[in-house]
Amino acid sequence: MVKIIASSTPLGAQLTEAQKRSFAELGVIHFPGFISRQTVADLWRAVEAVQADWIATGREKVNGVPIKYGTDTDGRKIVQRFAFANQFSPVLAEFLKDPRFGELLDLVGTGARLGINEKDGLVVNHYVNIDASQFTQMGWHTDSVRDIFLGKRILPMLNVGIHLDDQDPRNGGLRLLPGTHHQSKWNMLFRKKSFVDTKEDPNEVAFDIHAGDLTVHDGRCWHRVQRSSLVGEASRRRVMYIPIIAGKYTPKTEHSSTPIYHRFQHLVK
Ligand SMILES: O=C(O)CCC(=O)C(=O)O
Ligand SMILES: [Fe+2]
Repeated sequence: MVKIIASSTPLGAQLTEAQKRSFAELGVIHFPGFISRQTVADLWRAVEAVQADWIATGREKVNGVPIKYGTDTDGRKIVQRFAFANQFSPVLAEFLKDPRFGELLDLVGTGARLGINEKDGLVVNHYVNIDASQFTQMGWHTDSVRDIFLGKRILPMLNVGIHLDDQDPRNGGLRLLPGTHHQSKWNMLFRKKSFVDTKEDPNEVAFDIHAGDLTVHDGRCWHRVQRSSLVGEASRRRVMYIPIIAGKYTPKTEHSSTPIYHRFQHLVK
């Protein structure tokens, strides 16, 4: 049975010392009840509007980042991975102005900001376990490895997850190796075969997620998504990610080229 990481106290007006200490040690923190179920529903409606627009216009990429399409349980075409969704929706853009995101910047320090125009912007992952789905799991990786592919120095980077579905960890979901943000660069690159290795690890932890929860993980931590043991509707898992980054401002535009790491995307299914 996979170990479940204890959730923190809720995110209040300021990060507590205990929250900061725990994050520094583990490289991950789980805040319960960040937004209400009503807000979750409102955000999903906004995401669906973006999806309808992209399907209608046959959009393939956003700022050089490929959009992953797939099929839902009812046979309809859906977007399974969005990038820069915030740039296509005033509702999503406004949501990212919640001052509580600002508090999380303290976990990185000087120059930290939400990556609304950088990296992949606001990502939305939509997993569903059916034969025709293109997206049911994700192999082990660190988010920082993408910086290496891009030939950049590794700068601090956190990924903030806004979870839109309940996830009983016994059935699947996010898995992470706590403390791996303290590893050497060698281990960050080679501890596992990035994106290819989908095997469980004796030291991994899972999360008991309720829709509306927030997780924050250090981009250097190894993590993966375990495929749901359920199929169809019961396997649906929707989560949005916005990065917190530091260093030189490097916005992407419609002229940005496609990053090499996206060539791995066919391995993710
Ligand atoms: O879906 C998740 O919870 C994790 C996704 C992920 O690791 C990624 O998109 O880099
Ligand atoms: Fe990731």
